Amino acid sequence: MLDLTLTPDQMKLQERAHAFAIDVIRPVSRHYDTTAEWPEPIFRLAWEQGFLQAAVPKSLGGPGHSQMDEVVVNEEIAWGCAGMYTAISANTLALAPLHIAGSPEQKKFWMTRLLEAPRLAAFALTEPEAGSDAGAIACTAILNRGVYLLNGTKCYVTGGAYADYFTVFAKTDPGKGARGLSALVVPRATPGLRIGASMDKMGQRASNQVTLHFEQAEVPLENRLGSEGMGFAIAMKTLDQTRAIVAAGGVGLARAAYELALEHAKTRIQFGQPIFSNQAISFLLADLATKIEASRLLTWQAAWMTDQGLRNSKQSAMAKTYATDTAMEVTTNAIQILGGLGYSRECLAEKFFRDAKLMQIYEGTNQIQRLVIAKEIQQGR
Ligand code: COS
Repeated sequence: MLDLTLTPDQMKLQERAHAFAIDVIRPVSRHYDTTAEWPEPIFRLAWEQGFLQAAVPKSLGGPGHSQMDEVVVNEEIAWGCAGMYTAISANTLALAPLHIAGSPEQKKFWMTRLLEAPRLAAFALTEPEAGSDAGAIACTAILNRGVYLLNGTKCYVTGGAYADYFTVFAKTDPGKGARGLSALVVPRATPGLRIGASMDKMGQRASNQVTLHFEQAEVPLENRLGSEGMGFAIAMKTLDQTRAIVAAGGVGLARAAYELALEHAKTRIQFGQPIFSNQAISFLLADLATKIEASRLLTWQAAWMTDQGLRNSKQSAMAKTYATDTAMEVTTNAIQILGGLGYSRECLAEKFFRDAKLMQIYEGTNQIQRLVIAKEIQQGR
């Protein structure tokens, strides 16, 4: 039975994450947005709190966050700064293929590296010609005497400039389409791997995205996750899990913008009364509050299903779409309610608006999510 009551431990985690967002993230979020510097000191503190390595299981000495823990924490981090949220949660995305298909030895070797220091892992699926159509990957990994020779290009790799290793999807059998993909763990120091310049972005500027170029990069056979040809299924299962975390990011960001707009509506006096007294404003805020709550419920449902081991392709796609479309709607309307102040860099509303846009694009555009939902309902799931 679906039970979305937070446990006492989850409530404490939520409080700790919110305090982190208020005390550590918010005071510097504008600085990192303006400069697009890499917020290394913040990540060290996030690591000390166990947020950066959250996906490392307890059995390996990590925090072992469940999916519910993750959505609770990430809503708060995204409330603080969506760019930092993306950079921090990218570790959970990169570790998901290891959780899904790694052997006990692979899990131990790669995951415990994140416990030793504030290290990052990065997920490399997208290519210049394979974004929404993930099965069209052109990167090849051809086995030659126990070593894969990896060639090709990956783009928009979050955290890539700083990552210790990458979970990379490549064609090990180019004749087999999506069924010819495999997942490999590629250490940063691999000869033949060149990391491109960081992308200059409109929003979420505290996170980092780069292009990776592989030229005859040698990856040992033992770095393959699961069997050959399982790569596409591993990638899809990963995204089923992590889209709920993106949804949580959307909820946190939407909440941040909503709180700003509500406060303004209650205190801004025009025509002798707070602008909240106008139903044009109060009904708008009522609708936004409703959509934020609905987004959270969809998010928690999708996360709960992952924790129960249930297939949640439909529910996580619904949560991701609804919550991130809501984040865009709330951040847009927050600027409208704040008026000229909302458009000014004096106020965080314009940052929230720029940050929200990326959430409708990454981890599968919201158009692709609707495709996933449509396929699932067509099949009666
Ligand atoms: N879990 C397990 N297996 C899955 C799966 C899932 N959630 N979704 C698909 N598969 C399997 C299918 O069962 C099918 O297996 P068989 O070949 O054995 O029949 C195979 O994968 C291919 O599935 P499908 O035919 O649905 O693939 P499509 O190429 O039509 O595309 C979409 C599927 C569009 C859903 C996929 O390409 C996608 O998610 N694209 C977006 C990628 C994305 O999110 N990129 C962002 C990267 S993260 S920054």
